[in-house]
Amino acid sequence: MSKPYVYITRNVPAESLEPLRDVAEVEMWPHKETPVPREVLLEKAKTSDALFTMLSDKIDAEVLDSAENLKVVANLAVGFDNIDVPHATEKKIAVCNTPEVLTDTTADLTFALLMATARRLPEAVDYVKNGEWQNWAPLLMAGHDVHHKTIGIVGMGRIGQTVAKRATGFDMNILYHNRSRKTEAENELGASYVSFDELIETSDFVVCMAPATNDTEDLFTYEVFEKMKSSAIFINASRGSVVVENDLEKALANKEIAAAGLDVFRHEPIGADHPLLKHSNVVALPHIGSASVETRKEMTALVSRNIRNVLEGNSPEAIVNEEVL
Ligand code: 8YV
Repeated sequence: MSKPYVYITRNVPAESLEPLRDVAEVEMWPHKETPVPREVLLEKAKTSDALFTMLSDKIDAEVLDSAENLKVVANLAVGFDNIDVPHATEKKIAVCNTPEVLTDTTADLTFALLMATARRLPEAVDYVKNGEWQNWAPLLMAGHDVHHKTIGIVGMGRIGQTVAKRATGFDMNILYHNRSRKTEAENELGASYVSFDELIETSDFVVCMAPATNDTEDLFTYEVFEKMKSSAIFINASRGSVVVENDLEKALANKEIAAAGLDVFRHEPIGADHPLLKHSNVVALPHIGSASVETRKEMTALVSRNIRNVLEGNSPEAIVNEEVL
């Protein structure tokens, strides 16, 4: 019997694929810098037993319906908003993701973004590198303190809680808002559950760590930014869809808030002409929450194990639609 066929939509580090190569014929989109074109994805999906996918691949009904043998779509991400999960479930196709392995790394990046935005690090680095540092001045590149301030975390899942853990090291007052209470965060980290309105009105740092869902779509509007302190700093390392970007731009222009640190955007990648980039108090990153060499290796290995488990008829370590098993 021929081996199952696995298609990988990006050029990923080869060494993490070993568990897969033992049991499957593995093919990978060969180009390092470019994503797989839609027509290639559709063509490859037709004969694939498993698809190893990225957040930027739209795995919609058209892809799922074109596939004749597909048993699993395994995303290299904890998020799976790029996949039509209900349709996959209907077709008994497993959808897998990579939780846990990226939690600490993403929380580290979120905190780094918060620090960089508060203390104006990118501006300060440019200032030195551009040779503008000619004199000392009392308020030269003065930013805002992080320690002992109030951080409000919207979305207290694994990553949100790990950001809160980082915040305890900075003696911060921790507020959170989530669909459900997280008593472990309250007991172990001293976090307080508050309403969304109380959080946005009283936090010095409003940090969004919520997943992309119908409930979180367009959550941060002008009205919400207007309610924040004018000294508040908004941090988003979750999904671009939670923010109405024009409203954020207007809120920054009108000084409704002090600054924003953004690792995610509604339509990625963004170009240099993106309206938010004209503000010097916006720190923008290219969606690198989980992008450490160590974590990307672990994520790739987990995707490989998820696929192998499904192909061998075992339960994968991380599955989104368990009902298909
Ligand atoms: C992705 C992410 O892994 O895991 C997620 O949901 O947003 C990132 O960590 C990254 O964009 C690669 O798909």
